[in-house]
Amino acid sequence: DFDRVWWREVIIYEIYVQSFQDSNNDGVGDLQGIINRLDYLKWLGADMLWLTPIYESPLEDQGYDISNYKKINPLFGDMKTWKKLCEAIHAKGMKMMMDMVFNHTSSKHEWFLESKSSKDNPKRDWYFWRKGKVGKKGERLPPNNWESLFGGSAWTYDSKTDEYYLHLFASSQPDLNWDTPAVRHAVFDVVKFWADNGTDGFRFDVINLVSKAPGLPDVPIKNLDKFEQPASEMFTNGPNIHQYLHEMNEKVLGKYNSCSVGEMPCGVTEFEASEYVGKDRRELSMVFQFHHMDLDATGGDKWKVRKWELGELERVLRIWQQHMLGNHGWNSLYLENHDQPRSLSRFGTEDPRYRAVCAKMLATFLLALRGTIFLYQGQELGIPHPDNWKIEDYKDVETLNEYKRRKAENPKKEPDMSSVMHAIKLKGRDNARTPMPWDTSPNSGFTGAGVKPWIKMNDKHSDINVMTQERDQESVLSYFKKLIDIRKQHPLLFYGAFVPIHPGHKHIFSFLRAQGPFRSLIFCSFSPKECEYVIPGEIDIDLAVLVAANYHVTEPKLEYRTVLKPYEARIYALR
Ligand code: TEU
Repeated sequence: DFDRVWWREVIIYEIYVQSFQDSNNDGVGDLQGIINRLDYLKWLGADMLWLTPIYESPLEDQGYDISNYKKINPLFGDMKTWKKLCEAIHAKGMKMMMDMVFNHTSSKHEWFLESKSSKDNPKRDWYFWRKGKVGKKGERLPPNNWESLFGGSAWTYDSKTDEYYLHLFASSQPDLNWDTPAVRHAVFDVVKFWADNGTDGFRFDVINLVSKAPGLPDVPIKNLDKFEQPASEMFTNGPNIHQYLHEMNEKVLGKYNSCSVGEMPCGVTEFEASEYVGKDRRELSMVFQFHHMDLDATGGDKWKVRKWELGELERVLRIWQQHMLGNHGWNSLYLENHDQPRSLSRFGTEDPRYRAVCAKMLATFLLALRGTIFLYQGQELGIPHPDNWKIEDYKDVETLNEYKRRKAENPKKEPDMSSVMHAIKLKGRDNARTPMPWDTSPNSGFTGAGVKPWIKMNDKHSDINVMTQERDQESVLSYFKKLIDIRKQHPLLFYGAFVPIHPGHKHIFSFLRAQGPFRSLIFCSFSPKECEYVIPGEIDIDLAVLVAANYHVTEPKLEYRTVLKPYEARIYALR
């Protein structure tokens, strides 16, 4: 029931540019570095490369704070090198996806500097400026009680005009006011610029947050201990969001054979997602939903880590697999990105006995689902989190804000920071931002020996690098490459329906993919112990042929009862 569309059949590989490949020995990855590694990406089977933001930026949020949308940050290269990269990607039959951050700019952007300069500046209403309130004791308070997604108030006071500006993220990331038509015009012009230069796809950062509740009212108080309150309902899927995205599609996106994916945190549901990507909506192609990423957070607080069960993960994916079809849209599939912990450490195990099989199991599970696959650099190597980092080793503004907040909670005595450090080790974004390990040389081939990388390496595992794994037929990398190839040879894995088997099972995630007379059976054990898997009798396994497995399968024939080894995964073609 699907129209064949190119972007539904691609493997999209996310490159975190500053940590991918340094070509000029300054310790920071760059565009020339990507050019140097294109053969590898092609070999692996990547069809489209998503580059995290490379524009001019003070890098206070690693490039998600842009100060000029049409200039490349000299740390990463220049426009000439970008064009060379874009041409080289196309010459290899691959496509280019650029990251567009339009909920906010950097506070160093020309637009904001103008907006800030006076109350009657023509760009004043390009951002949200409001008078503060006066508290009971005469103290100055922000215009409302919204909490920033990076902690603290979402407002920062500016003495020049005695007003506050809104920032849903860091104070160096003031929110653009999309209700001002000139802002939308400027934003669409940026998209057009990159599309005209050859970009084939766009990722829109936190795009479901750009329409705010009219009047910016206080959010009902949920937490009596503090002034600022979680306020996502005041800016998630706001009243004009669909009008704005439809407008972007009419004016720009729809004119190109491009694809788009909207990043949508704050709990966008499958029904809301359909409103963004439904067949006749003409807004976006895909949504990044967060339900599976939120499973290990307590009450939406990522730092309050909670234990989850496989049944919960299965339920989330089942709902999205079954909802996003036909007119309702199409899934994006991911287990990792530059904001998330490594999937091995989060959904699997760091136990060295099972690290490789477990990474392969997670690969099987992801690559057998229906949707467009997004891989994140290093995922194909099965990288676990770095160990024993001190707070000084972390660079991420979100992590550092949380650390400071917890430290300030109890200013009188030296606070015990061990629980914060534990949460950071499990959930901090830098866990996935360490430099890509290419080989066994010092600094793993990411940058020259003797150069200090911008962020610490995660290089204590001698077998976790591209060179070693490329040569090893049994490696996680070789398995990923093989599975990507299998997916491309079996259109069933693109479009076939998802049929759950044993929904809610404690240890095994299993399902069928079905299209016309064709069926595949997939089962993945998330257990560190052996466990029994029983195939329901109504599934005909008589002609089952093994397609992929993360262990050597010795049984000549698939039986209805099988004992699975720890983290075992297999794919069978049933007919
Ligand atoms: O992320 C938005 C977002 O939802 C994250 O901030 C998420 O809540 C957090 O990372 C969970 O730890 C996007 C970008 O991907 C991220 O890198 C930026 O920091 C953020 O927007 C602001 O632009």
